[in-house]
Amino acid sequence: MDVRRHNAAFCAPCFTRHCREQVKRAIDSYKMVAPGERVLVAVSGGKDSLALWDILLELGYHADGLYIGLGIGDYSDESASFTREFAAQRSADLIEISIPGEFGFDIPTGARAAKRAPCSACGLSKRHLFNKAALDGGYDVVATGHNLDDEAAVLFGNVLRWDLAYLGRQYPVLPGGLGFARKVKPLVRLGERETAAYCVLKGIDYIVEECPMSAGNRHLGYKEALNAIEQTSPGSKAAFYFGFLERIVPMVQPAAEEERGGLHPCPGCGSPTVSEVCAFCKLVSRAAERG
Ligand code: Q46
Ligand code: ZN
Repeated sequence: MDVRRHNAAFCAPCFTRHCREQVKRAIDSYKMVAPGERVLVAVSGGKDSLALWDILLELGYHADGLYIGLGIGDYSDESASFTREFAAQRSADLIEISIPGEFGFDIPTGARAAKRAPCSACGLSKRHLFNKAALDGGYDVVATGHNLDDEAAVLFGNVLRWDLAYLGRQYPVLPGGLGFARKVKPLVRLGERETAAYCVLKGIDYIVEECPMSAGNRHLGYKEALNAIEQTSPGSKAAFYFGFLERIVPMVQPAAEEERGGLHPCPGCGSPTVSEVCAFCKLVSRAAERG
């Protein structure tokens, strides 16, 4: 397995060790998880989140999984099966929350009712439910499977719009407190080609199909643009993202902290929000109005 940005090639055992080391390095350098803390891993059934869960377990963390059923047809059914199979094989604890089962709507319907893009309705629901499940379950930290390609693409989008509040929040660890569990992204040092290869080498079955709602998602366009640059200039993606973390984050973090100052508990669910009612409660009530 060659990793061009490191100018290195690995045999199978060295490659899986390399992946674990990159995760350990990210956890240590950004102080993501302290020894003995309980981690809730947000799992989707895809390569990144299952690789992350596997690596955290291998590194000896107390890591349980949380799967959220989105009600996106066959895609949701299959991704749930891969997640359950992974948990069963490792006797790992898996918490499941079904949005249709518990809140009475699926993501495509809810998004239409709230006049939001499906990924916007989906993203806010997942953020809300991950946070709530972590706080309710007494977890110290929520870990998500965002990898270097994801983070570089999000950064690219935020830079194109010079969105300072988003840029200020785009750090691989977001602190807990004020109604939030700490959030961490331990895969930021691995690209998606590497997480896919890790799963293949470890015999982890994952859902290969993309979510059908992702078609036309602008992040896919940003990823393609960055891949074209990476192709001719290996290492550009990592230089772009890690240069941002080192040099720009200290300048833009105050914009994100300012927003945190305006938070108050949502009257519907108690989650922190800057609006009168939180975005998830709004989505639930709009979906209910549509019946
Ligand atoms: S699951 Fe949800 Fe993704 Fe599907 S609806 Fe969009 S955000 S594409 S990670
Ligand atoms: Zn609410």
